[in-house]
Amino acid sequence: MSKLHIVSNRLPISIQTENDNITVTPSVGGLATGMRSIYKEYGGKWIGWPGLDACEMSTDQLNRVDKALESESCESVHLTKDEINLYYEGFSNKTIWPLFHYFTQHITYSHEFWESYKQVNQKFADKALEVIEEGDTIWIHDYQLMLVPEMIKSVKPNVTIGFFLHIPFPSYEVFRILPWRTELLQGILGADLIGFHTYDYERHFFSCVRRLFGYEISFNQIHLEDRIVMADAFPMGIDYEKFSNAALENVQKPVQEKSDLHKELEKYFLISPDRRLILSIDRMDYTKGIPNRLRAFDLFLQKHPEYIGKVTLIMLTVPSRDEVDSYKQLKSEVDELVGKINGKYGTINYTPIWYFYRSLPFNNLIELFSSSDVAMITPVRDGMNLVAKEYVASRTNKTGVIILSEMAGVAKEMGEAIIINPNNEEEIADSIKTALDMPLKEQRERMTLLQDRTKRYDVFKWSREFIKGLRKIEKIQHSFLAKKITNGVKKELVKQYKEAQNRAVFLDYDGTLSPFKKNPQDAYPDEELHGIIEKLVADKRNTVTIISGRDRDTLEEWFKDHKVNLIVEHGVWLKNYGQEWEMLVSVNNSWKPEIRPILESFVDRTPGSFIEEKNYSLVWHYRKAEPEQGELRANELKDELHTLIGNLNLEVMEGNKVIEVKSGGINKGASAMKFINNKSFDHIMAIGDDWTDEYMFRELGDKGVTIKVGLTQTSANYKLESVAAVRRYLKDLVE
Ligand code: GDG
Repeated sequence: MSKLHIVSNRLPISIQTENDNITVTPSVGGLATGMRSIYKEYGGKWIGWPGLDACEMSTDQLNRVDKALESESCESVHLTKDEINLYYEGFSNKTIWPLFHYFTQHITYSHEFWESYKQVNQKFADKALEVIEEGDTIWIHDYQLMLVPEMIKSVKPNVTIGFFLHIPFPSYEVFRILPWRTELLQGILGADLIGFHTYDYERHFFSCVRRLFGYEISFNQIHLEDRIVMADAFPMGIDYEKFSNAALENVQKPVQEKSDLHKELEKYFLISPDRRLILSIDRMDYTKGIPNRLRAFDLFLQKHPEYIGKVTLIMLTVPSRDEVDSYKQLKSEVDELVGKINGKYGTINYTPIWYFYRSLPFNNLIELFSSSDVAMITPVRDGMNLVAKEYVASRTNKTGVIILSEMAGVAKEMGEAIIINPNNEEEIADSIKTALDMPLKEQRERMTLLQDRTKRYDVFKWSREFIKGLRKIEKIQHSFLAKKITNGVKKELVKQYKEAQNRAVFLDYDGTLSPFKKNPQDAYPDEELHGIIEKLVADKRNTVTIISGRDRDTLEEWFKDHKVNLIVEHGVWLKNYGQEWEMLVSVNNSWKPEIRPILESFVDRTPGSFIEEKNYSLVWHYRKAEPEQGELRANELKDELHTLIGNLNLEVMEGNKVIEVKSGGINKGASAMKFINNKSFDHIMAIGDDWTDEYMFRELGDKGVTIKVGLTQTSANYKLESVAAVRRYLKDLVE
């Protein structure tokens, strides 16, 4: 059975080294729990950094660490202090983290960081390549390892690769700031399935892929030259049962077994039973909106003095990246704000904010969740935010209210929370009042819905859904590749070709023989193409016809030195080699004055687009337009045209970044059939890339070797992935 492996920056374990003893303890974090059940079930390995500085350990110690990790099916990538500084603390946390969370003012642009990021990603990829076998599946996690998918795919194309990003994916306007934006995107696109927490991150990703690479995207599938990649939203869940069971146990625990923290909390409620607790838990990070939250709490007490002495904010803030300047500044700001508020409203018996700057054990976390009336989660940006889900799971009596930032991914799933804009302190202050005043009945109604949803889509379901996604993309890729010309198929086709004595060869031009250019006039044949055509026509057994939507003059000029026939304007005109142009279908142009103004209005409203006038058609080109606007306008234009064309006997054709309006009844298929009619070809071959060529493929059916360029659906019998592959194929025929 093929295996499933996990790759993440950190291994889900902690290592204690005491004298010569090395002990490995499995971690209990959300990702660790969700993934452990998966990779062990599939007999795979977890590849990552064990959290040690490799320079401080002897080779013998490192070997013993590796040995100890075997029991957890882990494979370590050992990193030196320098690598941690530059790749992890540097590029990951000082460049990508602020950029992807829209904190552009905190970004460090360092070439040294980038070089290290590449080198360490390669180290992870190399380790993975040692472990994985052909046909295995690998799931790579998060922003520290964005280059790894491509590094693996380029060496082992038959490994199915998943990539999940745990933080937001920013909009193109922010992503484009990064000097290494194309390399990062290219790296992620090495995966077959790319997962995000929300649809918004997914669409930002698509927008970046469109703008930076121009790849075609249909629904949630990206069409690379030789592969289909799928992206989707998989909102991460938590181990619901773990939290709800722990909370239940906590309620039922006898007094003597309760923790000191719990006893303190009970004392607090004993002194004044009407006291209310608000809880916040997060890492000390500028993305988490801690100062905003504090200022809003201050404003709340100022606006509602009746709550002074009655409401306490418990703020658990876990130290994080505390060597970094921006984090140091944040810590000072938070310390100062807490001091100010406590000084302003505090009394001997009342401290408005209980501030913990440390991490607490799991059971304390549960006690805090269980005892707090309100959870205040106000990040300015947050990929998901699992604390919100953990609070929900811990509310055994189904009460409690969540104040939740709309900027956290989790807000998409928690319509029952009080949703706030974290930059609107007035609104947050008011929401505290609303939360504290919310009737119990309403709290229960909301909490029941939140619990049902959080329980249903837990971390196990999340990982299973992702794996389902991987299987789905494998199937899709398989079906797209079904008609692909493999080496074996090629051999057979070359044999058929060689055996034939009288061949008709139909070749579309743009996207088939020559790649698309921003300006159509720049796509003239290069030397390689001239060479291929020369060899094709040199064989007396070949009748070669270029069959294209282009105009007469251009193709006549470009192919004047070759003994080829030309069928142009989608089949209106034919020029047998050495003869004059003849019309294959009779058409008129009386419709043009009616349609041209419509296209002109689209040119005016779509910068970069333009009109090409052919003898019997008008074409609106939008390749140079801003991609999303281009797509949008193309749909609008099609709509508008469809209401008109019926009466005028016109056809609207959608090509690659073009909309073409032409007289009805013209198509490449009919013209190709006319051309071969009454001639005795014993081998017919047709190659083309877009749906105008599908007419030709359908007409020829099984009578010819029909080849579609690209991997999308087709009625052709075969597929080649790109212009380069077409050229290779033609060379194989003639050489
Ligand atoms: C990234 C993304 C995304 C916190 N304090 C203590 C403690 N915690 C636990 C919480 C929770 C976890 O840490 C924090 O998870 P978050 O999701 O809130 O945030 P990040 O660490 O920033 O994680 C985030 C996540 O990845 C998953 O994809 O949701 O958006 O930024 O589980 O309970 N645990 C213990 N003591 C503490 O003091 N034991």
